Amino acid sequence: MAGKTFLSGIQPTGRPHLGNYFGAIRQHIALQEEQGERFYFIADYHALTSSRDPAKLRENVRDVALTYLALGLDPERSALFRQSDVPEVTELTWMLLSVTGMGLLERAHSYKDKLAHGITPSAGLFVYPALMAADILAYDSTHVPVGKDQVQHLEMAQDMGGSFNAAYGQVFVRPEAMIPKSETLAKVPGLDGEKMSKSYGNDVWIFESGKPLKNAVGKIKTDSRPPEEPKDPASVLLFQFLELFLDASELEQWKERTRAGGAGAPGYGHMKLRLVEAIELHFADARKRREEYVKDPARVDAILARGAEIARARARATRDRALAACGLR
Ligand code: AQP
Repeated sequence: MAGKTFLSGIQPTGRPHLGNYFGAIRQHIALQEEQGERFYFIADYHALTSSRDPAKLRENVRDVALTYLALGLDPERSALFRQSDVPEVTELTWMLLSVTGMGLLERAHSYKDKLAHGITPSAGLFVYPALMAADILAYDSTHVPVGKDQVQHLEMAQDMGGSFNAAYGQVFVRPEAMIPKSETLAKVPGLDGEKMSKSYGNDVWIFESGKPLKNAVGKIKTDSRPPEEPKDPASVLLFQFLELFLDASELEQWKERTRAGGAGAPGYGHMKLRLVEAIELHFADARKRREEYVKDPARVDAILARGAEIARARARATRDRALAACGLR
């Protein structure tokens, strides 16, 4: 249990988007350079709370795997696996739910946001934080790199693990969240300026390209102020996107021209063209790698199977420890 253990997951609820990339996946890949163990999973049990289409779910699971591999996940340094290949997490979920007060779950912002967006909740959606806590605690995770939207869930995992430990002795390791320092990375906006989210229809797929990419970028919300009007860059949503892709000096030039206004100021159309170009370039190599993996599904299957084997051995040990501690063995 010594050393760092990094863990994170992505739900296969649609194609991974720029928010997933900048808020999470990019950190997951970068952490391969650090000492420690890494567990990255495709949260397919979680996706069941919203999915009703088995073929689509299978396709989305594959898509998340392809995304990680295309973006540089190295199976030698990171275990990549499907959550449902580790059924021990559902046993741990039950043990954690049994020491969790209803009030804790009722306070979950993400649950309340989903209700506010008109989503009809299942009981699964309500207890989602307990499954997430089990995912984290199963691998003795010490560090959980996630976007800002997951901070509260992480705190709930700490609470649940703490309650179990308080009742039965030291079983679970306390995990800490790792959140990107920049506000834009921690909460990438969607096309409408709200948090980019698969379920809000305001997202841009990481590997979007050509005309569909132009169309997507074209939908980024702008206002009717003319280009000549001097503007505070903070009032222009497009800048939050440009910040993700342009280097600091180029970004500053665009900002300066926008602040100054007049004949030299860029219009929103011009900024959108630059953004499309920058996105195309940023993911060009990853797009090619993705195509290679698409052509070799057996290789992807083998990577997932190996990842599951490593993850399951760890989760089984934690499950056994928890069962023994609470008197079920
Ligand atoms: N907009 C975002 N900005 C920064 N980070 C984000 N993440 C998600 N959206 C943003 C981070 O991506 C990781 C995986 O998220 P997820 O797909 O498991 O669940 P989510 O956070 O609920 O993402 P979505 O797109 O909003 O999914 P749906 O719509 O299905 O609920 C997490 O680390 C998350 O923080």
